[in-house]
Amino acid sequence: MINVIGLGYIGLPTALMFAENGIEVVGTDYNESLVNLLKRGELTFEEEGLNDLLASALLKGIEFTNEYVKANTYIVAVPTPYVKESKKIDLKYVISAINSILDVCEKGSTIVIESTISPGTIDKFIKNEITNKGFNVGVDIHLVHAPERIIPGKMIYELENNSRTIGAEDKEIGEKVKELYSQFCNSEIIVTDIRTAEMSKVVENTYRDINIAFANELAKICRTDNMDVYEIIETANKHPRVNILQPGPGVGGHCISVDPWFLVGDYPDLTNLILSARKINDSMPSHVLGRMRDIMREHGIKDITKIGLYGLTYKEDVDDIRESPTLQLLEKMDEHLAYGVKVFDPFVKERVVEHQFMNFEDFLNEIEIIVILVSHTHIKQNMDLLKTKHILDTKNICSFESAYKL
Ligand code: SAJ
Repeated sequence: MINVIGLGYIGLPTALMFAENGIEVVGTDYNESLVNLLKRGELTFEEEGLNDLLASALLKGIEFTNEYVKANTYIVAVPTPYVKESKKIDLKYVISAINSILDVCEKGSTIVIESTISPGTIDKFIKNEITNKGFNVGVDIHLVHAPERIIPGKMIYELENNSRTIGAEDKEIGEKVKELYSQFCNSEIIVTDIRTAEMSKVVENTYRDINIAFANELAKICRTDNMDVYEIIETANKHPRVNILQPGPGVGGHCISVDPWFLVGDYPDLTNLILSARKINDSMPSHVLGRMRDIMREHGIKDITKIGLYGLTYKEDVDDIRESPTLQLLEKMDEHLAYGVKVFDPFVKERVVEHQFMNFEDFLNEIEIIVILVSHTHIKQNMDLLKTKHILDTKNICSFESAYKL
């Protein structure tokens, strides 16, 4: 039996996939209202195919609870933020989950950590927690790191089709966990040591952050001399060994904008490139702000309340707003501009910022400049409604000649 700890963006789909494939699963989360919703077959976030998967897993017997239960395998999928000042990983949720597992588990259990952790975390911190509780690591408790790799918007497809890494000290345990994941993962599953699994996960997200930072830096260079960064990237990418990502209003979400900091926090003298990339990506909301000012100046618009920000989520067609470029931009605006800019996002149904509109037409009626910050399918399908507006298109989705770009 598997006990999945943490029923958020990663833990829930993973638990459901195991249950769907005939494995006995109990999902545990400390959030009581979340547990009650899941029991009723309701979700707290949108993800394609997840509703049906939840309904099917419930029929197959998945259980949700606030309690930790006895199981042979525990899968930990709790958040791992970083401490703002030191940039080091904040392990409070992981440590608390491990301790609660140790309160109920039997000797011989395996704890699989799926949450992204900074390289060395298991060796330096998790093992101590376990030893301090009187368990012998490698004998009473087996530790495995199996970092998740799924992308919001395509989670179910990627759970089945992405390759996985399993880091284990004991190869035999690693093979057993591989066997478990191969119930639903149809791609290659590599078994390696824990440190390699920890490091390669952080490296994957850091690589993407650096690539996006390069695109963002190119966007700034191109802006100064009026070159088309999108055409330049597209042309360069025709080269068989070049693959530059797209510039944008910043990097959000709980992964790419967080994980590189683990390396900066642990290796401050060795992470010049990684730190620069973080800084470039974090500077993009200010760049957008500068572009907004350019447009206001050009059209003699002084009233900030005539500006509308489209999109609050960290990327297209998801409802997750964590660390989103729009929230970063609003934070910056407080310092520089009078407050009053309007905001709309079709995926965000609760009021999370001031002057947030719940109706798209009402939002459009109030504004003269629209800043497209997220390329939701919704805006692509409603582009015609923007014809009378000044458009700042930070995602390069608008084909109107008059649209301003990054
Ligand atoms: N972004 C750009 N330009 C691009 C691509 C993305 O500006 O060309 C921005 C997005 O708009 C968003 C941010 O970057 O604000 C991050 O989005 P993303 O789609 O790049 O990645 P995430 O955070 O949704 O998911 C990543 C994935 N990691 C990699 O692709 C290496 C996913 O596979 C991981 O499972 C996930 O992090 C995680 O949980 O670690």
